Amino acid sequence: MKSIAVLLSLSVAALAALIPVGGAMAQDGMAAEQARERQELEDMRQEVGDIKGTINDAMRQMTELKNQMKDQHYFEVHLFAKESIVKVASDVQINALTYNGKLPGPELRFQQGDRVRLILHNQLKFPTSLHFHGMILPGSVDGLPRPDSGIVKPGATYAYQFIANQPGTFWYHPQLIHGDQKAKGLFGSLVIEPKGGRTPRADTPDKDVVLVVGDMHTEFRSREGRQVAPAAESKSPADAKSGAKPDAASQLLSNTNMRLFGAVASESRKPDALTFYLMNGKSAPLAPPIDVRKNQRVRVRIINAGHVAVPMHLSGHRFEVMARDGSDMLEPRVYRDTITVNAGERVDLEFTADNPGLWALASEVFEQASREGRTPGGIACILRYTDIVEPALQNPNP
Ligand SMILES: [Cu+2]
Repeated sequence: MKSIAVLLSLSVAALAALIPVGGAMAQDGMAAEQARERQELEDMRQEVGDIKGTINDAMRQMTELKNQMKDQHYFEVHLFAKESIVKVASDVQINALTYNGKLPGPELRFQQGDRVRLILHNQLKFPTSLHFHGMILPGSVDGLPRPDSGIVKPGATYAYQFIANQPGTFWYHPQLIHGDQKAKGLFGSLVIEPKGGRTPRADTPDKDVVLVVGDMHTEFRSREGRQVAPAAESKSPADAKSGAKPDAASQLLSNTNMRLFGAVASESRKPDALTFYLMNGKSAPLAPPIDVRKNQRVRVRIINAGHVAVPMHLSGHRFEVMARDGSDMLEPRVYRDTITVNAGERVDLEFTADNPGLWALASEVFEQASREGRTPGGIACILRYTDIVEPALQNPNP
């Protein structure tokens, strides 16, 4: 009986609460409805807020990831080693070995810490390889190549991966065992800018120029204005063999005999060695000028890709030697106007463009700064101020 009484009392209480009585009952119902709607609205707001928060979180994460990706950019560079005809003077084209058809090869520029994947495609008829001159890299990347590691057969592709940890001026060319290929044009510059280079630092120069200088030898004297296809006789016995079983050592030896560097054909084809002194693959006046504006700080990175020392002189200015062979100078900087860059060496110099005019940056050796005794020619370029209007040069002896 006790349970029934409890049930009854509960029921009565429930009924009293649930059954509205007259107007008061209607008002209470509206209030409850409004309260519920308010609650629903509040819930929705909360939900929208949550969604917004989630989206913002996701966006923030995306941005962070993007920044991380930017920091760890993977630079992929493709180098195609191939025979090309390149113009070294207005009237001379030569058969050279090039990366991507350019002499020198593409200027590679990375930031300190960049991850680099450099893919070499061998489009030559003989094996080649790649050396990163001046960079301290693992032996597996840059050590002397073996047939199964680093020697890239004709038609093959090889990937070199490294982290560009070392700021400085470097260059790339085939390994020592393929040294003759370097002499025929396979070389290019590789610059690693110090960390923070993307956001200008106080000591970041306004202008940064790379000049690859050096001598190149052609086997045949060129005929002015004449252009021909690469000479058929540039084929060597090694070319025919290259498809066969690669006996690396003998192949390498025979490759050195190749005569790929036949210049533009002449009728006589009389061997007559000709040396060209080039700056960025051109004999003056074909090398582009260095354009500066007054008060700019200019860095010039000189790489000697040739075989003899080149004493470079800048007129009208004094420069500071900032680095040699990719390493910052440890001794006090002194002002100079001439600096000798030996074969394979790099010199980074900087000057302030504080003397408007038309100036020369050239080798001090006449043979190197001319072409067969004629000027302009050889390793020379003009330094000019683009914001200063120069009066036309007058010929003193009209
Ligand atoms: Cu080298």
